[in-house]
Amino acid sequence: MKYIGSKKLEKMIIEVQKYIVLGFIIICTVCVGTISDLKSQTNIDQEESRYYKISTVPVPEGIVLEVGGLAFDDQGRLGVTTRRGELWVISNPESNTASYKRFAQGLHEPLGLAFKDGSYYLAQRGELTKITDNDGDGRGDRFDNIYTWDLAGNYHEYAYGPKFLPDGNMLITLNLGWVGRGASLSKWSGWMLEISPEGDMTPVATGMRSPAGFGFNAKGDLFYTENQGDWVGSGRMTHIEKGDFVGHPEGLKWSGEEGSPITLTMEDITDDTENTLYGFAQNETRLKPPSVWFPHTLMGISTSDIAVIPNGWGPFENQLLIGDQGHSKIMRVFQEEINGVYQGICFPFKEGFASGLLRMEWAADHTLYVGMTNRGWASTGKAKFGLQRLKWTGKTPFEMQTVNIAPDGFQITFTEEIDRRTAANPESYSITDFSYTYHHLYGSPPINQEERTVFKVEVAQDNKSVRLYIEGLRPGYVNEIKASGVKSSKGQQLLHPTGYYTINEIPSGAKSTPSVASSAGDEMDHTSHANTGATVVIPPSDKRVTTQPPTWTNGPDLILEIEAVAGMLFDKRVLRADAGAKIKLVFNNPDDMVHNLILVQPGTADEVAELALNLGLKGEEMGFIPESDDIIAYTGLLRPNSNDVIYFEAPTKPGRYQYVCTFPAHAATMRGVLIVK
Ligand SMILES: [Cu+2]
Repeated sequence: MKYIGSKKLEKMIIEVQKYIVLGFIIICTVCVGTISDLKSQTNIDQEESRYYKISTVPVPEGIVLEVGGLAFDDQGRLGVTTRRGELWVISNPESNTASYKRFAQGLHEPLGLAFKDGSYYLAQRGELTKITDNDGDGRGDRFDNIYTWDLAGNYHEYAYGPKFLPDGNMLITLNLGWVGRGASLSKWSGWMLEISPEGDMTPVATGMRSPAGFGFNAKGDLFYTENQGDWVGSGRMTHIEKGDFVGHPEGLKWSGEEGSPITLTMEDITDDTENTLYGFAQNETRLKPPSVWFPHTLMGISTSDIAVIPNGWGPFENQLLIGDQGHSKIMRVFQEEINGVYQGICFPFKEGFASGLLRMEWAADHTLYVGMTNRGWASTGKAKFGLQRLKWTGKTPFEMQTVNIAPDGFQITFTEEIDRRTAANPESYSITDFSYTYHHLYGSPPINQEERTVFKVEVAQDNKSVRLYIEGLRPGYVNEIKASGVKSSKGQQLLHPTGYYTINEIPSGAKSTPSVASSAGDEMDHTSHANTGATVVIPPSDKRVTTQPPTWTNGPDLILEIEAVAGMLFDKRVLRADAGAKIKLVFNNPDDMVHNLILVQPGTADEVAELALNLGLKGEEMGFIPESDDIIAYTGLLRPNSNDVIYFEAPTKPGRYQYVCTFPAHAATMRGVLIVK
């Protein structure tokens, strides 16, 4: 979570050599969510590779290419800035004989790069710099300071950019510092600034927390990506126009400064109601909701760069690619404008990159170059840094190509012809909507979750799209749209059957009513699964016995104590018990993440963890305890600084029984063995 996170993340410099069986580790925060199916991670990676293939740009021994910025020059050479303050220029990056030359060094953590008219431009920690090679020896010899901003010296005051505007001015973004919360410790921290080549600065927008990526869509409108954190329930992207306030109040500290286009003050933003950001914005219209939410762990965990898909790169022309650092993956976004407001849907696109993905840049030949660093923080890709390419293989995946909202539902267009029978069946779809709390706490669980009923489906004449009629769409909500049952006319399943559509606006127009399906009237009642984000206490059961059984007249034979520790681990990897022993197990969670403990039959931890992941949005309310005969005993899902006590009898059959935390992404490291003799 690199230039993103919190001090929590600092703690999670995780050693992950063990249990790489699953080849899959991520970090996540105290915020609760779920992620896509764990076992199929490798399968989906292979499946995706039939359509979009990753290759690696070799990095010579001795170069630590922790990529902060990427930019091609006018001769097809790729400039790369690194966290260690270097600017490398790579000739022939498309070949295996790519050669590296160091253009500049001694820079202060440049996390962006642009090239224009023979010069490189980059944001260092405290200034925007132009670097030029005047004598033509391949090294920068002139360094022009274009603009300087204040720094408080906090480690989290990252600066990103620049991006050029059509008029030649540049945009940069400045992170908030981190002091246990996002804090604007120096002027314009938390802002996007516009800077002219002459060094004139104009503040553009604020409300940013950790704006690691920003860029333009195909139409030229500006967006930035945000990372989950305080005031930010989950990763998201927001359309930026001058004068916007996009959510985090800290930057408002400077809204009274000369040149500020913003009138809001910090006092205008309070979170004493458990409101959503959209809900808050209904009363405070100067707050701008995001165009797309990326549900935490379901899509990614740390949103990074933005790139527009060019013509001729598969069926998604002009859509956006969004990077994710922690999941080492790329997501895809289709947006539309309803009543002049952007909104849209995100899908998984391509995973399996080598390290934490921070930057994406297109080469002239439509190869996407992907720059990576994990900065010592864990990412799904295990390498510490890397540079890779992504190419379209020429094959078209069967996917939801676009999803457009309608007054009473969605229109889904597919990349391939669909099978009319499965596509026309409402059972082939499921829609669940939810939102996030807008508050000063770090992240938010999904709240106010409800299932929506698809009461009618119409398949278009050309077999390329369907119109779903849905009762009760809610503005301000993220809609999980699953089309798992839809097959292509060739019998294929969707490569990615799930997307997340953020509704800001619902177009007006005639609504179809559910009466056409009145015989199924009962199904119109939504089952509410309100989730307030309170401690998840799942009910006792025969596998979660929370009081000492009355038959244990002499008390337990054995008391086992175990604790969660930072880095998604149990403090004890091995526990021992005699067969049939009466065990009292005390599980403490002093960690700042959420954990459970499930004891399972030997060799079944992976399967049980996978079942827990498949619970999806229902996972949290179920404590991530799936239905499985392999489960022997389990605790509740413990919030930070809580504990649980359970009573069970050790199996009578000797063996190595596994215990595992099934909170998404924890199972790979957070496990141990109960040895029964
Ligand atoms: Cu855990």
